[in-house]
Amino acid sequence: MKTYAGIPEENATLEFSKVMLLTVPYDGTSTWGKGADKGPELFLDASENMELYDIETATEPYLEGVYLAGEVTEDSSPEAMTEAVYQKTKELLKYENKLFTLFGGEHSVSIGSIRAVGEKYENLTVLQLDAHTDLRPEFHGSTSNHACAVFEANQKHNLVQVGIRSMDKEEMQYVPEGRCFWAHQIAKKEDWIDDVLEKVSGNVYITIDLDAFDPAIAPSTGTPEPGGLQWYPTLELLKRVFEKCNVVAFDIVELMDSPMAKPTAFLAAKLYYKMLAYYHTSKS
Ligand SMILES: [Mn+2]
Repeated sequence: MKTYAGIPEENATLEFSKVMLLTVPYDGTSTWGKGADKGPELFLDASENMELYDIETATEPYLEGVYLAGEVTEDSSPEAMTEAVYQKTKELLKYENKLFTLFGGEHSVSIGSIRAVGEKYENLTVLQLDAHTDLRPEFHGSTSNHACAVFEANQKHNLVQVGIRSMDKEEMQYVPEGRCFWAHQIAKKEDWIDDVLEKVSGNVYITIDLDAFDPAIAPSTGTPEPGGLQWYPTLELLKRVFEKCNVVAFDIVELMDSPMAKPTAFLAAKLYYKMLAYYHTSKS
């Protein structure tokens, strides 16, 4: 039996695990760099080569279990993929007291999972770390395009955006007022994490587009934008969100295959595991 990060089988069963991991190797609508369909495979491979002790929290998050909840392979259309992710997420959310996590795939995979999580939890904040606003109502004839990843979330929930540094002028009308933290402002402001935390509360879904990070540390994404988030401040933000709020789900997307994919794959693996460490620590 293949397990997450090669952890023991007894830590990887549905019954035992406090974390469920769904993978969606979808790359149907990306416009520039292709290869996000290889994201889950690269992430799982990197995870197997990672130390399972977390120094910062002095914990071994895998002891709480991680269940591989399968993958969604529907790719006949962006809408069909979104519906399939929605149905699968809904099915998994029936298991109480388990953290739902998803690894993509391009960012459109989040539309269906946010929809399902939003139906289950009231007062949902969607915290988006991303270089791009992803607020187009539709793009290339589809509302399930990666450029539309959080349009619906913004209509229904409390959307908070962090690290944004690229958008179309038309999207400005949709940017959540006072809840978009631009990368150029983050770069200059020392206490930006406090500002973000003021806007995040209650039940939280965290969606992380890896292009939120600076391409110097995460180069293998579809559209690497200069001036991105750094590693430690991002972890600090996430740690404090887990401490303050009830994080009910998170996803990580846009890991792209390329000859230089390894450092980004490892960053994604480590990021995922750090988030598990913060989650379990916040619950104990
Ligand atoms: Mn995105």
